[in-house]
Amino acid sequence: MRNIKLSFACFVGIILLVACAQAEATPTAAPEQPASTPAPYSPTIFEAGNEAKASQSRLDDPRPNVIFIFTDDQPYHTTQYMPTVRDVLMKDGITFENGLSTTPLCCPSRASILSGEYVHNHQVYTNTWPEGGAKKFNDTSSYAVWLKDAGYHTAYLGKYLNDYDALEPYGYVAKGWEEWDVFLGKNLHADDDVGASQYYSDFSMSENGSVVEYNGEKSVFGADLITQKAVDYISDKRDEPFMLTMAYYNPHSPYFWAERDDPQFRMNGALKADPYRPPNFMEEDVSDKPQYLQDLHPISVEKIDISYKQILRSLLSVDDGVASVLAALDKTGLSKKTIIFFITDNGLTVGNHRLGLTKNCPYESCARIPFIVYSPAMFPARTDDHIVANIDLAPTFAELAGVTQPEKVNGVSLVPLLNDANADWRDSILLEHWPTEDGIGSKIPEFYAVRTADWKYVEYSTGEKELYDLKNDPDELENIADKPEYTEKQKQLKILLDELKKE
Ligand SMILES: [Ca+2]
Ligand SMILES: [Ca+2]
Repeated sequence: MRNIKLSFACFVGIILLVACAQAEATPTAAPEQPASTPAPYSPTIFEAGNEAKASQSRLDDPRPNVIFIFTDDQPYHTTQYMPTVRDVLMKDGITFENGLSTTPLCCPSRASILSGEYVHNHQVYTNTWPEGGAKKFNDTSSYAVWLKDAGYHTAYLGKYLNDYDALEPYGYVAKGWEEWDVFLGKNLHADDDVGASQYYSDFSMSENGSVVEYNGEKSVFGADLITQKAVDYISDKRDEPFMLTMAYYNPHSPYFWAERDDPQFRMNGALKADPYRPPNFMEEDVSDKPQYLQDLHPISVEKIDISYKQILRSLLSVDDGVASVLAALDKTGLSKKTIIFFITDNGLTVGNHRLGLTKNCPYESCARIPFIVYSPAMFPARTDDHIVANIDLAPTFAELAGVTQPEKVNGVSLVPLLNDANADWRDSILLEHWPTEDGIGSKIPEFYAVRTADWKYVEYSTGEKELYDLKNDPDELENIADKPEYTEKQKQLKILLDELKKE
């Protein structure tokens, strides 16, 4: 049954995907015919072959399972267009409104997620060698290693670090992972934003070190393969504590989606979205902004709007994954035994500040990320405005598994905060960026920034500075650095920034 479902759901070849993307990219296409009533959206559930329940001895074991689901380049606000994430995870979980990616770029952020360290400490500065990429990451200290040593079964599914293909031997299994199903590119240029379809369709995967091709007859939609493997894993490992990481490539460019979601966010789709128009969309006056931004030639609003709908459509496969995981936990009787974390590796601008579809920037649209912890049986639902970050995940997983984390970790376990909204907590965090090899990220000078609840202060290697009063200017429209009335505030923030850089 599941194979039929999978092949139906995954009947998406590269040609069709390209056709989908191109069809929408043609603004002069004939108008769609109005339908009478669009069918309501309902998630596609992937099921495990085995529906057995977890044993009583597993249920009596106090150690919780951890399922960590993350997307790639997801704009903060787009969780509202993911029905299961919005109506289940956010409604009944803890939704952090100030979740941040300390370096808003794929590989550096992923290395921080795995290690719990700031980028200036793990030194995976960019996506490619020699400044970054998978080869730069020291995989001997990660939450996988710690949790495996503590008796957890560990699984990584999906996209690992950028430039993973460069690791030797080809299909290398990173330390600490006992189940390893990770996308391999295919002669993919290492640039993060090359519009290759590899991880969406016609890709290879390292399955515990063996290279398996998913093309031709075996073609599947990448996200659905992660989901199917995840529900099978939950069923297989129902009798032991596990740490399951599901790293979706969606909705990263080139923003592909599963065929079944083709009608969504179109005129006759059940799901609808207005064009995204925050106050800082194509910011009119950028004379307050650093020179690189003033010099930028923005992409067209039309292109942004098309990509935006493709991003929303792409996220639906992840939403199906979340719904399928919830169903699998229910069937195995593990719902109350499991904590689900949902985040993305970095945010993405959608026309904010004239930055088209861009990461790397110090602004909220790049740094702020969806950050949800779901386990209603353990942690009652609430929204929370404490400053939390990607670096906090590894120490959190460690504490949940009863492991003492290494001292060099910069992040802090969220467990006290999950248990008590009034727990002592940090009031500032460091954001940092190094220029990438190409793309807009290469034009953004190295910067360090401090983010508090109400302020953001940025120092660039060019000597340029930015200061935002986030309470009164949450859209970061007016840079007030070096204005006399903020001299004292700026001085305090600089001291804080210099301290954070030494951590
Ligand atoms: Ca990313
Ligand atoms: Ca402005």
